[in-house]
Formats: sequence, structure tokens, C-alpha cells
Amino acid sequence: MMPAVTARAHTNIALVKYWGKADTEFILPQTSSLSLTLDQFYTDTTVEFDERLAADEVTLNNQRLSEKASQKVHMFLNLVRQMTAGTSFARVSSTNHVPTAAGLASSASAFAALAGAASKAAGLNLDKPALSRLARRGSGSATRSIYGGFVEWQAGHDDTDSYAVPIAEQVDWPLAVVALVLDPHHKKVSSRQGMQSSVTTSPYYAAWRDVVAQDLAAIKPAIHDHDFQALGEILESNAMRMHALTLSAQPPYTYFNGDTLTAMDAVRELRDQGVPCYYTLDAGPNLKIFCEEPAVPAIKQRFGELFGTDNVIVAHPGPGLKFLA
Ligand code: 2P0
Repeated sequence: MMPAVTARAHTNIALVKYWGKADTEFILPQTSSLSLTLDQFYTDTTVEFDERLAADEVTLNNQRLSEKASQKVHMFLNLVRQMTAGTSFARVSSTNHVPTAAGLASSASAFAALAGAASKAAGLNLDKPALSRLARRGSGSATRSIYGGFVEWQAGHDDTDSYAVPIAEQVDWPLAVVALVLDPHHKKVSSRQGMQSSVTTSPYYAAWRDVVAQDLAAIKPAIHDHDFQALGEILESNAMRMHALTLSAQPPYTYFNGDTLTAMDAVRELRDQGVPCYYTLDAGPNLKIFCEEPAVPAIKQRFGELFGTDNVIVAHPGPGLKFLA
């Protein structure tokens, strides 16, 4: 039996989004993307390979997952076994540290933590680019969660050169992200299905690729110069243009609900009142509002009034993958 290994990875929020694959088997993206790793939401995962097991055993938040629910984990462990020529099955135990029912649980932190724990438990000693490539095979956004702070996933051309690079791991800028917890009223289209439908059916997809190239080129100097207005304008328009790919798909769909539109209006009103803040959102209704630290109280107060203080969570830049003792 090999020793158990525990790894912790934080989730990330993309400022320039990944929304579409060039290769669905290897999870190669259509474009590069750029994110900020967040301190508040993370996953701890322990992996132990044990030759006595007859199958992989996967536990999430102390609940044993069914064969079907653990299929993605099983496939991921097969990749690790291929890399080591190992044959043992593994015991995987994972805990998501995200507010219950917040809709913030993320495959990003899950597969980044699993990549770390499973590879090390199998006796591999992967460097960060190799860990990022491995995490990518589980979920695209996990590619970026190997690093802390601002991170770019460079699309690359194939499995060997599609991985994340840190832009600024230590964020020396008092940024905050106010995350809203808005209830999804309808069954959501998974990111995986949604982005594929955008690639194959949205007439705007080619324009999206251009948008991403321009936004990536412009956001890096904004990060370097701590130019909050430039950063905010780019991340907000990039999010809206990503969501335009859902509205323009066939069949059309949206991740927005009524609360999403109310919250977007409130962000614009706050800006009009002189509170600098900009929103982004992923494949769900929850806005994440970027601001600098002095603006946090006004934003918390306004969204607490609208949606309840329990539904407003303040996050900050977070760290990359760590191994726990
Ligand atoms: C992102 N999202 O850049 C984008 C923006 C959601 C909106 O990556 O199919 O779970 O596992 O690669 O990474 C969410 O999709 O999708 C995502 P797969 P993933 O963060």
C-alpha cells in the first residue's frame, strides 16, 4: 500500500473566460483564458492507492459516491495509473469548503486537488506545468487552479503545451471579490454541454475568439499597472460577451435569472454613485463583483439589503495547490 496524500486547491474565477473546446477528449480550449484564484472556496482531497481494493472508492463531503457519480474521478485515476503503469485502485476522499448550496462548488478546485493528491500518492513528483496539464484532463478550469493569484491558461496546440502559467502569484493589490449566492430557479445546462453548443451553433463564436485575444492583451497591463477601471471594464464586458454565446446558441439558453439582472443593475447604480465595482459570472446566476478593498462595505451593504447578508461572501486572492501533512 502506498502512503495517503492530501492536497488542497482553491477555486478560481475567470476574468477572461474559457468557453469552448478545440478537443473534447484532451480538454484543449479554443482560446487562452485568465483567472484569479480565490481564498474562500477550496477542496481538500486525500488519495491512497491500495492493492486490496476491487474498485476505486470515492467519498465527497463524507458521502460515498455511486459508480455513476464517480465516473469522472475514475477516468481521471486511470490517467494517473497509465502514467505510472500502476494497477491499484484508490480510495479518494474529498471535502468541498464552499458555503452549502451556494452554487460555488467548482470542478476547478476539485480536479486541481485530485491531480495533486493522486499523482503524488501514485509516486509521481510532477512539476507545476505537469500538474496543470493533468488537472486539465479532469476539467478545463482546473488547469488554472494549480497556481494562486492571477493565472493564464495558455491554450497551446496539443496535450503537451496546454497548461497554466502564473501572471502574478502574490497579488500585491487590495482586491476583493464579493460573491452573491443567488438561487438557480431552473435546471442548469452544464458548462460542458453549454460551451460545446456555443462552439457548434453560435454565429458569434468567431467574434468571441477575437474578443478573447483583445481582452487578454489588454488585461495584462491593467493587472501590472493596478489599473482597476481597465481591469473592471474588461472583465465585465468579457463576461457579457461570453453569455451572449449562450443567448445566440441553437437552442438558445441563459444562465441568468431575474435576480441576476437585478444584481447587474445594482452594480451599475453603485458605480453611478461613485463606488468602483464590476461584475462577472460563470455558468450560473451568481454574480461575482470585483472591487478594491475600500469599496467592500458599500457593496456588502447594498447586496445584503437586496438578497440577505448570508448570501454575500467576500473573497480575496488565494493561493495555489498545496500538499497538506
Ligand atoms: C471559466 N467556466 O473560464 C469558464 C467561464 C465557466 C464560465 O470553465 O468541460 O467545468 O470541465 O472543461 O471548466 C466551467 O467549465 O468545464 C468554466 P470542462 P469547466 O472558468
